[in-house]
Amino acid sequence: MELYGYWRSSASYRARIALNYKQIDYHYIPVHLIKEGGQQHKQAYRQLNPNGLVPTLVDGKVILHQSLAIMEYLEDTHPQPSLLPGNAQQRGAIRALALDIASELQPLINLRVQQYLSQQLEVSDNAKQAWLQHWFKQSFQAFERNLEEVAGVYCVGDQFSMADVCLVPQVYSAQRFGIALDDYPIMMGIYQRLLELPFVAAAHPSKQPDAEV
Ligand SMILES: N[C@@H](CCC(=O)N[C@@H](CS)C(=O)NCC(=O)O)C(=O)O
Repeated sequence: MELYGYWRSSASYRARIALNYKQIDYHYIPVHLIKEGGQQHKQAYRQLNPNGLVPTLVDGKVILHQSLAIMEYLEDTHPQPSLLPGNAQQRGAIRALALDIASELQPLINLRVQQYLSQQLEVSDNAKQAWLQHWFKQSFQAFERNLEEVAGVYCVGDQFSMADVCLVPQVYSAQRFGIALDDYPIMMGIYQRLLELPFVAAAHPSKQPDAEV
């Protein structure tokens, strides 16, 4: 398999954690989101992923975008270990938490949104920071409340899942943007435990071949 990604893209980070968890060998192909005006906009890449976003997974003739769809595909093709463990209720909770991050929060803070705010709408850096603070706070407050109901060792009970895959990169990105995280003790406790898992640690942005740290 081939994974097109960028070292500090949270959606690419999700795909890497999922691949590592399932012990699937893959070839990583960096797509630099800033250099050359953004390699994600080049025609060759857009043929693979017309959205011009990373990640993209290629598995033979299968070309997939959207990290959650990639995870569902990996779950179908490599069922064990499962990213969706438990009964229907637990699997529902896992998908809901994953979507809270991947569909509600991350799109609001994505690079192209921030670029549009500053380049087209001429929003100041201070106002952009307020935007980030606002959406992270709204989302993480609700995430913490949801964890009160469903968390155990990990986001949903005591088994690692797709919800945990989504949490790790989002906290990493919050730290990058200087978001205060003291008000989310359950979430941050889980995050610390997740970082200790070897397959999560190996997916960290700083460990990727295109890392610029
Ligand atoms: N919902 C998509 C999000 C993909 C996405 O937003 N990727 C970001 C990096 S995390 C990206 O490629 N941004 C490039 C840009 O905004 O130009 C997924 O889960 O795969």
